[in-house]
Amino acid sequence: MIFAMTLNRRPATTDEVPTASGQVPGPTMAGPKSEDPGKGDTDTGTITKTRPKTKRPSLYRVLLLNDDYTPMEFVILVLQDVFNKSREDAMQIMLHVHQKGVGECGVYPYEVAETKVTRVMDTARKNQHPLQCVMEKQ
Ligand code: TYC
Repeated sequence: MIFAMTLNRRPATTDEVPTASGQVPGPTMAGPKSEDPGKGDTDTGTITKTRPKTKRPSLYRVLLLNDDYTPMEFVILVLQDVFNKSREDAMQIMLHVHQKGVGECGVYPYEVAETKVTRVMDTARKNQHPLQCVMEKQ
């Protein structure tokens, strides 16, 4: 499949880095090949640039919501365990959520974010705390 070039700029992959000759690797020459160049050959070809299908995944923010009952220490332990936060960072995030009502624990691709939300909700339910965790597209 051939994709039209768009203005949507993104980092080039190694496949797309021009070679020393200034050409982008990978173009194909369509049409019959000239057997003997320079002998009245009038073949025309189409240079087709192909670009690899490398879509960046959409990112999702994972958010913790405040409530009046979940112990602060429990929230800190969840942040350390599920989001790999240091004790100090976990404490800061917990206090932010406690004071503002909501706070970000991290930003991840869809399936990673989903797994983290599930882990938080499962551990909260098992411990009978009403802690809520949600994800939103960034
Ligand atoms: N507000 C809770 C308390 O005072 C602590 C808490 C913080 C709960 C963050 C949930 O996401 C939360 N015990």
